[in-house]
Amino acid sequence: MSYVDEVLASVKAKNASEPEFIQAVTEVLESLRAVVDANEEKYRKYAVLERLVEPERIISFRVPWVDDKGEVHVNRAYRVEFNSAIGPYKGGLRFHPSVNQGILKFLGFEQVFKNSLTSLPIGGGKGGSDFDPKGKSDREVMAFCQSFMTELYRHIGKDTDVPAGDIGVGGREIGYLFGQYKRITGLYEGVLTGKGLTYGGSLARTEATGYGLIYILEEMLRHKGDSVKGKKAVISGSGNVAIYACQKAQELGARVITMSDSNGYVVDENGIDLAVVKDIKEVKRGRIKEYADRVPGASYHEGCSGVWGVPCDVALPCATQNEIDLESAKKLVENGCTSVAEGANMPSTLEASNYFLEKGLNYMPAKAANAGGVAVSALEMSQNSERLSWSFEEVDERLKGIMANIYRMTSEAASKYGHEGNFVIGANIAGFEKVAEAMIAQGIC
Ligand code: NDP
Ligand code: 2IT
Repeated sequence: MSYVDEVLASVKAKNASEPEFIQAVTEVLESLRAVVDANEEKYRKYAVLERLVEPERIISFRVPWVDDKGEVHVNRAYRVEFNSAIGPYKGGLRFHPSVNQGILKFLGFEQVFKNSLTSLPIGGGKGGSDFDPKGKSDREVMAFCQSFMTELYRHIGKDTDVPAGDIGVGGREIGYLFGQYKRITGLYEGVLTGKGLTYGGSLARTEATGYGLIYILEEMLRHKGDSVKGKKAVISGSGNVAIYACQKAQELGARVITMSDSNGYVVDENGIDLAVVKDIKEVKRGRIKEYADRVPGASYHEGCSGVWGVPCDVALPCATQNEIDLESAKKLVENGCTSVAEGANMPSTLEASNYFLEKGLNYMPAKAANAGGVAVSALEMSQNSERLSWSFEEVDERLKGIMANIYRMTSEAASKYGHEGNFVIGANIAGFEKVAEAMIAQGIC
């Protein structure tokens, strides 16, 4: 049996209750076949793949908190410290009822390769809880965040593990988490990223994931003699990533016609009015349905998968994992979609992703496409270390440079191993090679 097949079989046997983790590992290991076969002796000798698929450490803890009625609740929380070969663990925190260990392991695993692609010194980690911030008061969210940090603080630090936001964790949550970390440890340090601008946050971090997604999309299209300008785009989600992807796509001349949440989606053929979306989501914490009540000509439709049936040139999934299945992928292609860039982590099932490749779409997978967020997080860490803050323009320029470099590395790795234009293979190989070399250099650990 080949080395890849051996490790894959063992991962499937040992993690049978974690389908998302198995999915992420399958995609990565399948795309590493060429590079692993070419270096099999070396990688086997140092058990690189066995070590790569096993988190260095998983911390699991309970989070008790009191709601506004005085009732006590207990949530389950984790921090998965996946791989520290190239830097301190780095990756977001997700607060969502669907969170479990398998989901955080898939996210932490993906993060290892994504962070490597940024070329910045950050290892991979992810954490979160099955807490649902929806419908909670600010005080309840604060109580939860303080309790969460009362355990997490002992495991993290500016040079060991630096969490940030993800689904359900934005500026408000990061503020409460930072305040509690500082209060317990007495340290004013860059232990979290995505902080507010008044206490050590970086300009352009809020925008970074969405902007980065459009920068790399533009780069991919430019190499085909095309551009974002004039494209009709479908976006899913209406959170942080979706909003700033929409903003940059519109700035570059695209017409974005949809946004969604976990209840349904809106279609506005005149182009999404982002000021209305920002007011609904960022100010009022409302639902995307309200957009159709406020904007003449816009319509609302129940259910989230219908958004992929709206004809478009470009699809930008920016909500959650496995939101595009094979059926949705077929619908997109049937309706003329020629480019897909993934803002969410693993938004396409393995079947959908293979279908995009088979049909020759311009397809940029998540770990390359959404790396702009964590890249600017690493720039926030640099600014915190030197106790300076850079201008919006400086951070944005660096982000552009990083995304162009990710495109180049991904595209070159794909071509080097005979899969020109297959950015899934390219991103996995380019991300893997650096981590593997660092793991070998540091001995068995
Ligand atoms: P937000 O919490 O700001 O927004 C999430 C959006 O996705 C909401 O519109 C939400 O709708 C929708 N959503 C969440 N879960 C589901 C679900 N199960 N089904 C349908 N829709 C859902 O999160 P972000 O924008 O930060 O994150 C979106 C994606 O981008 C995630 O996959 C995340 O991992 C990824 N990502 C985020 C980065 C960042 O910097 N924030 C960086 C890189 C990737 P609802 O309100 O109904 O839940
Ligand atoms: O998935 C991701 O890359 C994030 N949620 C951002 C992580 C970070 O540390 O900024």
